Amino acid sequence: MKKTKQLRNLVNSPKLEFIMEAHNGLSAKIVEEAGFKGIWASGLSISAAMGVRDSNEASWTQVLDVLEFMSDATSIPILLDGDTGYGNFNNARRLVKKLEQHSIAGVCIEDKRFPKMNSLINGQGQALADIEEFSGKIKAMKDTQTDEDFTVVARVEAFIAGKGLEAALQRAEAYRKAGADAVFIHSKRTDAAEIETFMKEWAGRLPVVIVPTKYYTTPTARFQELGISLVIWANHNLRASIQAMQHLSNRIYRDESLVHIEKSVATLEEVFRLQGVEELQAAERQYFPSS
Ligand code: SPV
Ligand code: MG
Repeated sequence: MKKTKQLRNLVNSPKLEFIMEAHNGLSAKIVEEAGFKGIWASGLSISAAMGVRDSNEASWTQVLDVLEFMSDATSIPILLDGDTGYGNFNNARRLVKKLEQHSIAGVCIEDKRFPKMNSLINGQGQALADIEEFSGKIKAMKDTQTDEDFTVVARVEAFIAGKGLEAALQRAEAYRKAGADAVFIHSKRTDAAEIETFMKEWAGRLPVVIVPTKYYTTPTARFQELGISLVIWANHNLRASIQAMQHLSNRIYRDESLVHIEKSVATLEEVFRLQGVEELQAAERQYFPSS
């Protein structure tokens, strides 16, 4: 099945579905092997892996280069965290064109201003986009896609910006009318109170996507009860790798030896397997003269 159709089915599925963050070809492959049906190409994780901030410091074409490796390495759909669409409606529709060319199944854009700032950073205000301008951006993206199953998710940042339920609903409804396929309602509370009130008033007008990074203690069954369609585990491969690499580098630096760590890292055979070395060896036997 086409990747776009796979993602559309996930978003529209009557039961709760899950996708998992990846930030390069290797992590994307690991997500697929774990059994996930889709991948979240997280802006936070991709930028962090590049060593820059989640503030559009990496250009959108640099992100596209990473996506190309992620897509080539996997057969499950990728939903790109497309930040604000990297500019106005015109930049966003060019993004859709390039994503389709790279077999990316969908994109989520958030109603903030370019350059964005990560939603979970404390302290500073988050400037929201004008509703009409953002609605026009969604419409332009939907009008641009050539594959009817390409998915555009509209991310509502009203709660993140400290606005209330009314503002969140008004924005979500405007984006629905503009043609969004799903709404991502975000919250940085440590409980699911904002999500719960939103879900009651929203009443299933479009599928809803969430990222429970901050309210992770909410039982997953509750999300199903609330009628949420898709949960994104948004940054945990990145965070796991940071901790593992810090621990390992510190240890090797201290020990000036590999003796204590060899058993705690992936084997080289596992690296070669993940890279698909076997396929290359088989191809060499078929195509390359042996000396
Ligand atoms: C991301 O993974 O980059 C997201 C989710 O946009 S959050 O970090 O919660 O904003
Ligand atoms: Mg992001």
